[in-house]
This record gives sequence, structure tokens and C-alpha cells, in this order.
Amino acid sequence: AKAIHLSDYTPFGWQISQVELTFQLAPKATRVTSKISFVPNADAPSQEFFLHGEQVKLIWAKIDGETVTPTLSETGLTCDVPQGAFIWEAEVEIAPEGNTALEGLYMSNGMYCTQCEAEGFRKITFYPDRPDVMAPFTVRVEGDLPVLLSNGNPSAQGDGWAEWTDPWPKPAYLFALVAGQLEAFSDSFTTASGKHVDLNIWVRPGDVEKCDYAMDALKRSMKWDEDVYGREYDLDVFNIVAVDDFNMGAMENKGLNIFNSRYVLASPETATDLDYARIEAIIAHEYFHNWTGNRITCRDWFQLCLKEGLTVYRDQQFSGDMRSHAVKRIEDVLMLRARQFREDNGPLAHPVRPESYVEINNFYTATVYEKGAEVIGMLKQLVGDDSYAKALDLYFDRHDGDAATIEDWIKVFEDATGRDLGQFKRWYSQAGTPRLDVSDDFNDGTYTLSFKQKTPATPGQDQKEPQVIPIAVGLLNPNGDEVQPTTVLEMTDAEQSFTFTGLSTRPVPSILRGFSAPVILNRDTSADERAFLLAHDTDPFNKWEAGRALAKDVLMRMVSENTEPSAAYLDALRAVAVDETLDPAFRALAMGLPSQDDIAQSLFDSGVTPDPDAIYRAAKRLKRAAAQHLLADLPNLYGQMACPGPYSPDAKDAGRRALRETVLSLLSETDGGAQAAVQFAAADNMSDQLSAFASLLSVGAGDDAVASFYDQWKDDRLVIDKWFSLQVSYAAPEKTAALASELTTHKDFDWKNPNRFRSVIGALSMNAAGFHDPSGASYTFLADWLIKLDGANPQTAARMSTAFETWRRYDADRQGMIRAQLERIAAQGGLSRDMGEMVGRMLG
Ligand code: DPP
Ligand code: ZN
Repeated sequence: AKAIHLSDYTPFGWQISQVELTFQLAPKATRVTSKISFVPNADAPSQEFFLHGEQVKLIWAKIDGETVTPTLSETGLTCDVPQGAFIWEAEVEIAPEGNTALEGLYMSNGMYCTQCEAEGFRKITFYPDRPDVMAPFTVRVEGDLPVLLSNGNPSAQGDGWAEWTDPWPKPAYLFALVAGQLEAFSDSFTTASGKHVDLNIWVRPGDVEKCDYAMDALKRSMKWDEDVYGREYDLDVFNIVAVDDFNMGAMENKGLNIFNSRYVLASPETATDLDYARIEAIIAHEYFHNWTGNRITCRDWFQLCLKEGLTVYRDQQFSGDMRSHAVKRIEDVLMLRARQFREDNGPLAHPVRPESYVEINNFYTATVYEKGAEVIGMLKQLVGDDSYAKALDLYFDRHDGDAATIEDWIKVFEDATGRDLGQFKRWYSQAGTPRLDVSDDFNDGTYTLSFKQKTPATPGQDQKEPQVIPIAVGLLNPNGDEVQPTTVLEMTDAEQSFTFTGLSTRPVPSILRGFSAPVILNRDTSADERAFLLAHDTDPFNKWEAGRALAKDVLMRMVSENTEPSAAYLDALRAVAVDETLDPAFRALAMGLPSQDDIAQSLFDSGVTPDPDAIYRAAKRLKRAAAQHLLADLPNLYGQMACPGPYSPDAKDAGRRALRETVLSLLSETDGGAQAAVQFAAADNMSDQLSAFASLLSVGAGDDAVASFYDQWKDDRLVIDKWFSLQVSYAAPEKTAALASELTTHKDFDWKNPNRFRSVIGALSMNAAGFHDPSGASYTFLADWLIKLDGANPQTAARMSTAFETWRRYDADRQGMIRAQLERIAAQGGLSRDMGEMVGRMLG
């Protein structure tokens, strides 16, 4: 398949003033009639009239009422058209029932729904399916179902039909249609200017009582976007629909968001604290897209980070405001390192704004989303809060209704601040995680910090230029008092030094506070200094980071030198665990060990070939040592962190439960799961039940729980997803592949459902030691399933293939086995464009 390049962008030759669609729904043969008013685009070069269309059967087409015979191809049609404005009409037939790719119009449990981002609309009808073509839509839905929904406001309805009008011009990827046997959980919101908005969350009957938290999150999001960004909602109704079969988390279709049901439905009995937090964040994310994505959209798919980076940044700000900024920042960085750093340091590395792609679905990545959000956070630090607010106002003002670019985005910051951001733009074009080496010097009251930045080569980019790196720094004196509050150093050169004067003693530096830039900081730091910062740093992120670095140093030495767990670390761990001045959520995060994948990457970076078994054993050993060291404190802490009263998903109680979970998991190492079994039996909420279940599985005492959990929850698909995934996540390395394989024969294993597929095959790829078991069984198992799923759902299959992206870190045997699997996939006949591109890049 051919690559598409950013540099080849040309505007479409026409604009569309109006779209009218009629759907006659039928599972095997849905008819779609379109009437589209085209007007020549004076700004575009002259070109052939081409409409995208895939897997749609053309019944007839007319131009200005006269039948025409277009030339059809696999990807669309061309047709002779008049010089000036004209009206295109066509009728096509599509088959939603057979659509297992879950892109375009498809069916999920008897309900019709759509997913059009990025290029699914072309599977619904012939259309210029590109984001820079924006138009107002009117949609008539006909079908023998009680609920018939589309974008915008309801404009008319009757028996078996409904008509929707969306006055806001939008690109086709924001189109949505839903029809089914649905019930609404309803509420309303009054905007700052007094406009009444009906809010509905549409779910299957029986799920209505699981919508209150999502609704509450929606109302808080609407209010927050008014308060913080001055953005009001712009339609009379906002609908959300929960569907069980969905490739992604959720989708921001104008006025009709469609969600993977796992990010909507929650009750204390069935959803964990983490589920609640994710629901809040994703409801907010999709709602915030109404301004950053929908009112201002992307000119082309290379600009995806324009809407995603900004919207992730906004949802992170929101979650921080709703919960705790310190905890949220640590969680976001954990995720960034786990997913984006991993991507950025392997064969799939690409810039935040890629310059070419074969299949755009492969670029909905941690780099575009999470690094895209980091870039905005850096921009805000560099210009300051007031200028950020000014620039955003200008962005909304200047670009409302536009399909914009990163250049437009940067320009509003330049115009609002008078700064030249030319160098900053490299964050969008250079892939790879910059390494920041630090050295320091103290002389005569002057403290000097010297930095060197270097970004490793990534595919297609051998040479990197220096980037603008905001380095937030504070200084402590040896008593632990802050002698220099946080200041942001602006590094622009490859090597640069900064001085602090008037100091009476050599300070202890706290560098990259708040994780002010997405870089890897290298500095020789003693365990004592890390322990000092863990105890005294006033910056909560760096306080946590000091403990994390300490744990990482210890684990890496345990792996590569087979040392004993260090006493200094265990003492520091205990100090944090029992420090009642610290937020329990923070303590839980500070007590967590770095992931095995993270250790593997760090070993690899330091020139050591990581052995996943050795890492697994060292992590186990360290956990046991920690459990022994804290033994006297654990029962007490466990009791202290109980949450009296009815379950509340708020951050305070969730933090206590998180710490209690950490304590329980340590306790289980010493009591063989006795306390966990008690908690499992007594739990009245899913957080407590699942954490007990995990502890039992992790010490190999989970058999009874596996059986009883299934019996209790067999009718709740979202909970059964957890049942599948937890077993695989905690399987012993040599048993992981066999267990996963056995679970795929379970009667509830529905491989065409993406959530269920991920709960087994995805969990396998996240169980580091199990996935990399030296037998290679997991590699073969994963490849078999990727091949099978690719035939039905290329998008989800391709995403899951990233399990192999780290393959070059490992020893020759493992590399050989993974390469063989990648080559086996590549050799399949009829491989999708999605999978073909991914495998090709990984084999690179
Ligand atoms: N645009 C969606 C989201 O990120 C993904 N398709 O919310
Ligand atoms: Zn998004």
C-alpha cells in the first residue's frame, strides 16, 4: 500500500454547502440516499471530481437531477461534473451486519451504530471523506426501532423515522447514527448564557442505573469548560450512547458521543476506582472535543495532535482540578513512560505530527495523544498562564469553523506573546525522547547546573537538532529547606549552563520538577541524595520521582549484579508508608515498584540485555523483602485505610483504597493470601473485591476466587472482562501462554468483541515475563490471534501488534523467535493495510 505524505496536501476542489442523508436501516441491506450541494473551491487547484467510497454498492447517481454513470474503483469514484455549483445525489447499499471491522455503520447486540473517525464515513456513502471538507448535515433515519439518533438537534419525527439537523458545519468523521432498543438516563444543563441543554445517556435497558456517575462527570465537564476556557455548549441536546463493541475508548461525534460501554457504565459493585476515574476523564475528553476538535477541526490527519494533544491536555487539567494535581501528574507520567517512551524508543517511533502514513488508524498513538499533551504543557510553562489563556482565546476566535494546522496553532501563541516559536516547533517534527545529562558544580556561593541534550536517532531521522526544554528546578539546603523555589530554566542549546548565586552551602538540586519536559534525565545521584529528596522535596512529583528512582536503581542492581534489596531503600519505603502527613494516594504511588517493562528498557539503555525472567524474579524478591521489612506496620495500616460508610468514588476514599490495596498485596506475600481471602468474601464494592482477587492470584492462591468470581458476575460482561484479564495478568511466566490459550476456549470468550479480545490477548502482552517466556509460546499465540483478528478487525489487531515493538531489546533467541512471528504475519495473504504497515515498520 502507498504512503500518504503531509507535503502532498492539496485542498479539495469543491466545498459543500449542505448534506442531506436518508438511512433506511436493515441489517443486511441498508439503503443510504445522499443529496450533496457542491460549490467550486476557488482556493484549490483544478482537479478530477473524486469521492471516497469503500464497500458501498452504488444503486444510482444523479447530477442536477440527471442520471450519471461514475467510474468506480476500490477506493471511490470519479465523475464528469459541471463547471459551477451542482447537486450530487446517490443511493447506495451497505451491510452493517457483516461489518466486523467496527468502522462505518455496524451492528452491536442488535443496535446500529457508527464509527467514522478517521476514514469510516466512506464505508457509508460516497463522499469527500477528508476533515477539511466541512458541511451542515440533515439526516433522516428510518427503521423499526424505538430510538433513532443522529448529530445535532432533533428536527422532526414520526412512527419509524426521525430527522436530525446539525447546524454546525462538520467533517464527515464526526458523523454519527445510532438506532436501537435503548433507554435514556436524562438530565439537563443550563449554560452560562442561560441556554437549556437536554442531556441523555443512552444504554440498554437494565443499564440505566449505571449512568449517574457519567452524567455527573458530563455536567462537571460542561461547567469546567465554561469556567476555565470560556467555552459554552452549542446545541439543544447532548447525547451519549454506550456500545459494547467498540474499537476505541470513545468518539466525540457532534452532539452524539459514542462510548465503549466500559467508559460509561459504573456502579460501586461493578466498577473500580480506576474505572470511575477513567469514566470521568473520558467523558470530559470527548465533551471538550466539542471545541477542540469539532468547532475547530484538523485540516488533514497529519494534524491529529492539534485536537488530540490539546484535548488530552485539557482533560488532564480537568481531572487534576477534580481530584489531586500531584497524584494526577504522577499517574500521567507513569502512563507516558509506559506507553509513549516505549514507543519513542523503538521501531514505531514517530513525530507528534507524523509526516507520512499508510493507514492513519495506526497513528492514534501515545505519541500523538500523550506526548502531544506534554508539548502543550511545555508551551504553557514557557509563555506563562496568562499568555496561554490569551493565546487560547485568540485560537478560538480566529479559527472557529476552521480546519486548522499546527502552524495555525503555533501562530496564535506567537501573535499573543510576540515570541518566536520556530525552535519550539521541533517538538512536533522530531521523534525520539531527548536525553538530558546533568552535571553540577559549587564554587564560592555559586551553584552551576550544566545540561547536555541529545535525542537518539529514530526511523527516518538520523540527525536531531536541539529542542527548547523547559527545566523546572528548585534547590534545597542540606537541612531540607528550600533555598530556591521552582524556577523554569529555558534550555535551547545542545549544551547549556545555568547559575544560582548567593548560596551559603552546596544545595541539593530538584531537577525537572513536575516533570516539566518529556525527557529522560541522566544524573549520577547517590541513594542518599534520592532518599533525601524523597523525604524533603517540596515538589510532589519530584518527591515521588526520587523514591521511584531509588527503587529502580535497587531493582536494576538486583537484576544485573544479583545484589540483595538495599536497606536504604527499604527504610525509605517504610518512612513513606507510615507518614501520615502524606496523602494516601501519594503513598500508594510512592510504594509501587517500577514496571518490569520499564526495568527492561532502562537496562537496555544502560547497555545490558534485559532478561525478563531475572527481572520478574528480582521484582518478586524485592516485594517480599518489602513485605518483611514492613511486616509490623502492615496490619495497622490496613485497618487505618478502611473506608467506613457507603462506597464513594471520590479521590479521598479512592486514595485510601489504593494504599490499602498496596498494603494487602504486601501482606499477602507474608500470609499466603489469608487476609485477601477475607476481604474478597466481604467486599461490597468492586475495588475491594478486585484488589483482593489480584492479591490472591499473585500469590498463587486464587483458584476458589476464580470460580466464585465467575459465578457471581457471569451476567455482567464488563466485570467478566476483568475476570479474564486478571487471571492472565497474574499468571506465572511459564504458565501464561497456556492459561491464555485455555481462556480463549471459554464459552464467554467472544474474540470479535474488542474488549474481550484485549482482556485475554492484551493482558498476555502486558504480562512481561509471561509474554517473553523463553519457550516463545506467547509469541506464537499472539501472532496466531493477530492473524485471525486481522481478517475481521484490522484496526484492533494492528494496535495489539505493538506488543512486539520492543523486540530488539532482547537476546538473540528471543529476537529470532519474534522476528519469525513478525515475518509469518507479514507473509499472510490478504493482510490488512493496517497490519501490513505495523509489521513492516517493526521489521524495519
Ligand atoms: N477521537 C477519539 C478520541 O480520542 C478517538 N477516535 O476521543
Ligand atoms: Zn480525543
